[in-house]
Amino acid sequence: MFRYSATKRILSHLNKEPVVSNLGPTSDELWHASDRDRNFYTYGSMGLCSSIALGMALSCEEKVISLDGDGSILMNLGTIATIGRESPTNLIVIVWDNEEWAQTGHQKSHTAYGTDLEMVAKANGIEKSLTVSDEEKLDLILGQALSEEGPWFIVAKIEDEPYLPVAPVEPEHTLHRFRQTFITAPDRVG
Ligand SMILES: Cc1ncc(C[n+]2csc(CCOP(=O)(O)OP(=O)(O)O)c2C)c(N)n1
Ligand SMILES: [Mg+2]
Repeated sequence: MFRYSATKRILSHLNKEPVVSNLGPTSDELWHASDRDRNFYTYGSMGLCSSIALGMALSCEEKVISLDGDGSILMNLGTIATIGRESPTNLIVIVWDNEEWAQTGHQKSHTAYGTDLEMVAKANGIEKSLTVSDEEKLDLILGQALSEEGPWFIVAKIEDEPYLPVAPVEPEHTLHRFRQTFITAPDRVG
């Protein structure tokens, strides 16, 4: 499976749901697929994509989608434990797993040596954890994840493909733009 094509497929399922994206090419590809007000690009914040999405999910009633990366979530595995403990029913984590820290030189990550992120998530209480290797299966599971309670943890195995141009994102602008669209559920404040 290729991430850019799969990203476009994911967006075709969405209406206005917030999407938080991992730094680098994952955010670039999300921007190229569709630069939405409700995209939250985490350029510069390695390891924090799913933590930010978790915070959002706990503050609103919409489905929140995290597009994370294997290398980044490996740097902050604690976020999986916290997602398991808090168990927000509206959170969908998709980990693009290319088994490498691709953008810094294709160094092999732990998932190339046997670390199974699906099992890590299950061991932390996220029952709806699974691994998919093709776009059709991802499509099917995402449809289910958007209509059924989560949290969901979907490891999506991907292959390398040429990078798209870096997206012309100005983080302060996209943060402000995103905030203007974000309505915190009244009973979740405080
Ligand atoms: C705290 C910190 N350490 C290291 C880096 C350098 N860095 C940026 S992206 C990246 C790899 C991210 O890997 P992954 O999440 O798997 O995404 P991929 O590159 O495979 O798309 C690294 C090591 C950084 N930006 N911040
Ligand atoms: Mg990676």
